[in-house]
Amino acid sequence: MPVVNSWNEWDTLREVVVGSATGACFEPTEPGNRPQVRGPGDLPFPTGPKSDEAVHRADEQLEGLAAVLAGQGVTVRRPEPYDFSRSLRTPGFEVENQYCAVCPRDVMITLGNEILEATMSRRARYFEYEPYRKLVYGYWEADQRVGWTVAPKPTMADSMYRQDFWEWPLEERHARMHDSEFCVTQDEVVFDAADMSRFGRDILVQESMTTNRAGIRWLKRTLEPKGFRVHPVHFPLDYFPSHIDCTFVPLRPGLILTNPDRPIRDAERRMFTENDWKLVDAPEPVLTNDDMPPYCQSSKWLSMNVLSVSPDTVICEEQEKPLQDLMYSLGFEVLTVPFRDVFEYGGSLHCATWDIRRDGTREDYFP
Ligand code: ABU
Repeated sequence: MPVVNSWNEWDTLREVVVGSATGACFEPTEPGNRPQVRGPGDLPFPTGPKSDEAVHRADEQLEGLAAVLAGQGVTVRRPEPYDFSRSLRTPGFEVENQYCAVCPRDVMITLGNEILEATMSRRARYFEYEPYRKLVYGYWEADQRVGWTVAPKPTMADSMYRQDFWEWPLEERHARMHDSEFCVTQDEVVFDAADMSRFGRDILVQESMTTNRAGIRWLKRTLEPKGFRVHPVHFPLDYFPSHIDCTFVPLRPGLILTNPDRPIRDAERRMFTENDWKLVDAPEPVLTNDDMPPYCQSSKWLSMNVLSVSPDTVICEEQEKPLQDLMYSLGFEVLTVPFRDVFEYGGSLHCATWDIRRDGTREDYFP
């Protein structure tokens, strides 16, 4: 098997990258992101490096995940240290600091025997591929069957964003989001890797705040000649869509964990129902939106951001008992790890990993 080989989200995992909080900073305010402190009051969102304590707590939980994966016989790799506190100045923009390497899933994706680096959509994440480059070179040098594609970098200049997006009144937001108009314009190719979900020959791409239609066109034109089929998907009740893996999570052939607050567009559901796939709603998360960590910009649905170790084994967050019960009832073996201290970095177990090698090959699940 090539050293890079992963065609879907569920086949038996052999090698994975687990993110790291070391060096992490608060995400800065920029045209594509307006982070807010959760809870009462209108506290300013902090800037610069996260506290040593917050980094230590998250790193402990990431290491716990790495240990569980190693215990399952999975080879675990980690990103290189990177100084995220450095400011950036490019011809298109300036930003005071960068973000973190907690969520490799957001920027890196394995599509079969090829590694793809996403454009990313936010300035503070422009160079987020860098902590993974040494690993990528290693795989690319080790096996000539390994492909490596880097998506075109957008300017991330002011003109790439709708600056007024964040001030749109709710009514306007609802009206415009039905045309999938968010903070990023349609002029440049923009996508985060975490808006994609892999089903063998078929790849779903969510149109979102972090992936625009030009990004989806680029993915189609790049991947379809290589034998993939790229399907844009939409979840019209998600008013701030970003990353598909808290919304529509395939668990094994024929089974998808779905978000009851974010049903897929009717026409897009048919691809699954007409091929006898079962869509099962995730239970209400234990952690409510009000209980999420104050600096976390993600939703309570991080609960369903599970990582599949194989078609019959899944890793869930330790406190999400209703989800674990659902998984048992669906016939899964369930492994658990504590992970809530990672949430403020924007992801849970799927986000914080990037699978390099799984068993299996490219199957056609939707003939
Ligand atoms: N990075 C995943 C966050 C998705 C969500 O908040 O639902």
